[in-house]
Amino acid sequence: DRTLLTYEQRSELSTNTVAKRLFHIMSAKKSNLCLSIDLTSTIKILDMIEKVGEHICLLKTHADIIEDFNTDFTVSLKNLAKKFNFLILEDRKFADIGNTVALQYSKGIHKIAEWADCVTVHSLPGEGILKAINNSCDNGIGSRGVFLLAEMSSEGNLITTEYTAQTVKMASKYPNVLTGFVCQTKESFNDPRYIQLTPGVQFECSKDELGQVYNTPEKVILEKGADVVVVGRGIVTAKNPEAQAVLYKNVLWSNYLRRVSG
Ligand code: S5P
Repeated sequence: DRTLLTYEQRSELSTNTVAKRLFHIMSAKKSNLCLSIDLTSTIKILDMIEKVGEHICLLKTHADIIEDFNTDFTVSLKNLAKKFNFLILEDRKFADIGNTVALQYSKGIHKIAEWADCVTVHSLPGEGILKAINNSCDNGIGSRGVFLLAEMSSEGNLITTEYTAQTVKMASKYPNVLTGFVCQTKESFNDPRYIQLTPGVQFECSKDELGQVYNTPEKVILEKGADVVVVGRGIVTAKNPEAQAVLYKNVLWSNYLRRVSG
């Protein structure tokens, strides 16, 4: 059972550099909290990171919602990642043929490959999408990672258990580029090298108006097998985001300790 191993033990097994680094950061900072920073201005994003950067292991961005996106911003982002010791996940959810994804990954305004340690990718188009990112890494951008979408949190999504199983099978051919899976259940995969990233988490409130479904920190860590937990609006829209981030960090970490102590 991968969920009974510690993050340190799992970092020893990692075949993807980003997964290894993330496991190390989690142990060092005693944090398995990923902040989903779904804000639309660069100033607001950088301000928020100054407040909560110390408490997170991973920062999840949506570059395409930022109205004033620019390269100075990505430089600041990388500096903050260094200062506070967290990694950056661009939640681009690529879902096209490999050739198009290779371009979307490295070109355009966002040049994601230059500043994001890892990206999210849908398995729907087939393994060409993993090959594309893998090739980009081999061709000079260095060690990067992929979180493959194996399940989603939203109501009525079309992913079946068969789709999840095939996704995990497809990924097994790319151990060097695979950081983990975005999923909701412990049963979706077994391999301890990979990180389970689970969104849809808040202390209160079980849904939003657009189909998002929330679970509690305790439930996602203890029952659902989450390794890194994504919290967005639960922190970002709080009156005091820093205090709220500390609360989430502590609850998530104590549930992880409960889990690995059996
Ligand atoms: O299944 C998913 C996968 C992802 S990556 N469900 C999700 O909600 N997400 C992302 O997690 C979503 O795009 C958003 O950025 C974040 C959840 O934000 P929250 O405000 O609902 O916590």
